[in-house]
Amino acid sequence: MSAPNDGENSPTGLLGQARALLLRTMTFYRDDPRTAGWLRTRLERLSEPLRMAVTGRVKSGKSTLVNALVGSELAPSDPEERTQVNTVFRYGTEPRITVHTPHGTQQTMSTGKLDPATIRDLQRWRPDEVASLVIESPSPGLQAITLIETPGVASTAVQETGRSALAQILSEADAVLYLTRHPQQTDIQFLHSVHELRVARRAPINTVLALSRADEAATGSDDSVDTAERMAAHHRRDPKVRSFAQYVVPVAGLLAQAGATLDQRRFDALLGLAALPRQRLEEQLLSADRFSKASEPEDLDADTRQTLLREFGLFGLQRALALLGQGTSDFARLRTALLDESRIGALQEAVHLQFVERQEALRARSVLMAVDMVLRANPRPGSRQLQGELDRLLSNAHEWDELRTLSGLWSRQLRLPPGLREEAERLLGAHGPQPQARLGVPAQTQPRELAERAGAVTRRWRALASDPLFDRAHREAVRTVQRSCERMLAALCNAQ
Ligand SMILES: Nc1nc2c(ncn2[C@@H]2O[C@H](COP(=O)(O)OP(=O)(O)OP(=O)(O)O)[C@@H](O)[C@H]2O)c(=O)[nH]1
Ligand SMILES: [Mg+2]
Repeated sequence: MSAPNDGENSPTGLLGQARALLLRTMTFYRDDPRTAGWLRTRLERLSEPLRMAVTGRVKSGKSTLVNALVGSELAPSDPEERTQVNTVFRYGTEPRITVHTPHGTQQTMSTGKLDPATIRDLQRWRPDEVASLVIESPSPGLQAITLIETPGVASTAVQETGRSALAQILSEADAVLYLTRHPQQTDIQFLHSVHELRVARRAPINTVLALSRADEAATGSDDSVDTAERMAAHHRRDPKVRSFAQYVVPVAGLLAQAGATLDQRRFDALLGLAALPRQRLEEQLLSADRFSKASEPEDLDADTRQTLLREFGLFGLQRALALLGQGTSDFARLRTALLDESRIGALQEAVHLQFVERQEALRARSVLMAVDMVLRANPRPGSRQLQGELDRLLSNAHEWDELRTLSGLWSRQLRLPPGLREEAERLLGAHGPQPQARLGVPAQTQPRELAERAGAVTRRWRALASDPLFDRAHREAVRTVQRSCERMLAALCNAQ
């Protein structure tokens, strides 16, 4: 007899139950093709990669970061012009662009090569002509996750922009990567408004905050990215931020994009610059203006010089040339060093840990949110039963409590003594949802032994839950671990 797999992909886990409720809601509204069709799209999304919105402040570097994550330059970025159109970047075996109009029609174009100029032209169409763009690309960076760049949240007219972007994010994304250089009132207001809906309030588990353009955090000095890391650590402990963002990471997106898209032509141009006498090179790098107007080395033409400046930024050029000067002499090593300095690896890890690995819980959230929206917008006689099922699922969604508690432990907002903390993380499913991973025993452990161990940890955590030394937040965390133990024990006993 094999031990049960607690939750993942199982019809009795949260996602399985959410899916079943979605199907019942679709059947209930089958005479309303628009609603049923909308719900069907949500159902189909369950077999597609997870959808992550890249959103945040205007000019916070969203397009640049999308390119860094995808590993090629697809999203047009610009110092002036804003991205106004919701643009979806998803995996496809052939490059393809689909234009969705506000009237519900769509037009697909196969294109030999995707380039930002074509995408930019489409993004410039009027909002009554283009509602959203879907860019399909064979980039491996899109295999596990689909990225959606939303229009930016402006600091002025925040209400208006916030509401429309909110609607986009809510209906289109399972997870949110929110970019801002420094979290301010505007960001907090916006993220709070995103969490106003009932399901979102119940499951604040889908947001990572990125302190973007990290190279500018200390007015472009060499240790800017470290300064941004210290700011991120500070925000990770801030309860206001923590109430909607599970994690905060700094990222220097332009540096990451430069590393991810470095090619031999750019590398050769950098080598030419690095060969200049040190003082003459340093003079060029004092400002963007000086760099643009410099004339050495002679074989570096003006166009390539401008491209380098645009694609690396002054900070990126300074870092790349310093790395070459310190002996990072080959292409692959420079690429790796630029990516390391940009902190994109830590951001990717956060996205992986918080979103990709927890996709079952996030997908359940999206499904229940969709059901909730439909039941609220189209109440009918008989829909109260569906509403009741939704309420029951929401109040029993233990998977979400586990994730909230895990984020609290990882961010150190919840502080359990070291031994207990590691055990709590394990029991909450940090190393996998199976009983063996939760109990920290070998995969081949026999069901009887698993049940005995589960019984022992359940008793221990039950006793801890009544420890008067814990404050309310910690007691709640301990109770969540206790419930995880009880559910595991019940599943093991049922399976015997
Ligand atoms: N120094 C620096 N500049 C950056 C960084 N990321 C983006 N930029 C620059 O900021 C400007 C805007 O970047 P985008 O990536 O277009 O920003 P965005 O958030 O997509 O902008 P909108 O969609 O128009 O709101 C461009 O000139 C980028 O080169 C970064 O990490 N560091
Ligand atoms: Mg943009």
